[in-house]
Amino acid sequence: MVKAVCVLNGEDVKGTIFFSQPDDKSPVEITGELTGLSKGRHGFHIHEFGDNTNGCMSSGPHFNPFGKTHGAPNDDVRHVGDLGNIEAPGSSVTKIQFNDPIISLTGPLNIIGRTLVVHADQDDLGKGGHELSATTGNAGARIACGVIGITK
Ligand SMILES: [Cu+2]
Ligand SMILES: [Zn+2]
Repeated sequence: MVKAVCVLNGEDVKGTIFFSQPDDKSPVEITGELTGLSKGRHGFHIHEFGDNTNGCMSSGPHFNPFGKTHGAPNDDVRHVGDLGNIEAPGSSVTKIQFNDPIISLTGPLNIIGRTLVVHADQDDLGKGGHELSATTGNAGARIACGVIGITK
C-alpha cells in the first residue's frame, strides 16, 4: 500500500485530500474534505509541477506525460492529471471519495511531488467549445492548491 496526502490552502478554500493505492495495478482511491467551496462543480486536477513558489500558478499545466488532449476522467483521451470535477453542496463541508484508474502513486504516472489544484469554475471536460476546453476545461482560477507528499 502506498499513501499520499495533500494539504490544500487557498484564500477561502482549505482541506486535506488523501490518496491510497494497494498495489501498482489498482486504482488510486481519493478521499478527503474541503471547506469554503462555493456551491456547484469545481475542476480538480493534478498539475505537472510540485512548485508553488508563485502560488498555484507555478504548478504549470495539467500533468500530461502522453501529450494528450484534456478530457473527462473516464475518457480514453485525457490528461493523466484530469480528475474531472468535485461537487460542493455550498453550505457545508465538501466530502470527496472516488477512484481513478489512471493516476498512480508509483512508476511513471506517479503524482507524488506534483500539485493538486481546485478551480473556481466547472471543468467542461473538453466539451465546452471554448478555446481553453482542450487544455484546461476552461475551469477558471486556481483557488486552492497543495503539493502531494508521501505519508504513512
Ligand atoms: Cu487544474
Ligand atoms: Zn487536463
